[in-house]
Amino acid sequence: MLSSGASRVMMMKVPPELVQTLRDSRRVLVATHINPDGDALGSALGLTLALRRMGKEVAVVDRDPVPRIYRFLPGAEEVSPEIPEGDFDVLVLVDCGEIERTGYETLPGQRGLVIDHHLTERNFGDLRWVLSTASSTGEMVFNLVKALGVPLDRDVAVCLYVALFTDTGGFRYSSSCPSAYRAAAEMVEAGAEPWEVTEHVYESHSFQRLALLGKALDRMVRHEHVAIIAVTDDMYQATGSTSEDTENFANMARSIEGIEVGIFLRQIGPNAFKASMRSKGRVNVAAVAERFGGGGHHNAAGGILQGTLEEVRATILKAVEDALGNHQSR
Ligand SMILES: [Mn+2]
Repeated sequence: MLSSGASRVMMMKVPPELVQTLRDSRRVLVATHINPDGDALGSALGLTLALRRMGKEVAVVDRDPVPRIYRFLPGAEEVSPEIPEGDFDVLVLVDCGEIERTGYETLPGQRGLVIDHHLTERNFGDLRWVLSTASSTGEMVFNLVKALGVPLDRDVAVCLYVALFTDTGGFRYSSSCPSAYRAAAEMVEAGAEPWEVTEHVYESHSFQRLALLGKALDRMVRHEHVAIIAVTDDMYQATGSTSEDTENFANMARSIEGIEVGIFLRQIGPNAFKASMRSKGRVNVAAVAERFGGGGHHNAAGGILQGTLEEVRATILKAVEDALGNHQSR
């Protein structure tokens, strides 16, 4: 999350019922959202490993495979799309607050717990711990692990460090609050190696990714304060790349001087594009995304648009320029 931290109060008090419910449980299912990112996987695996140190039987599921750059995470090989047989005392959703986001229709568990920093409309769960001001779900799980009395070992520390590190954009976003650095300090003390994590996460791109980026940048479009990068099916084919190679392309569009909103359009069908928008702060791109049925945060949001690339580009540009105009006229 990249939102403004002006009113952030970081008193991260872990709900005692959450701690007690996990202590009392025997069999736990941990799940997170589709297209899992570093925070989703790091939080899910960090919690899984910590609960196992307490003697719990824990399974971790995700409908989508673990992206290549996160396969070094301790326990990553255990993340499976298959829901294990039998019942679970507790189902814990991490980094998402509703079953729909997991991609499953239903997941087993006598009690449903949520640990998340996204605000959602649907209120799944018997016990929800949702802190929209938290830097990451990883920082929340870090505090939970401490409250559970589990000593932070190297494997848990690496998982939670990846969660915190990736969700703060490598400690660049304003969500990098003092408590995030304090938590990171303890993780590094426990054995998380910053460069090892950086190398896996940010310095291990495929060759195809850069070839694809080259093609996309070649056709980048700029309209005053908006830059648009697009990837089409023929670009994937020409470079042998996949959608997994497009991570952070939207941030690159935003990274240009004078650009307020960077947009990345990724073709997902003959006449359909997934749009990712990144704002430097003046424009609330979550509100823009809502205009075409999407959503997200103030500075990072997206959704799906139907049409040719030219049509989609015109639609989203108009929506962002309206938002920029609204801002300027205020
Ligand atoms: Mn997150």
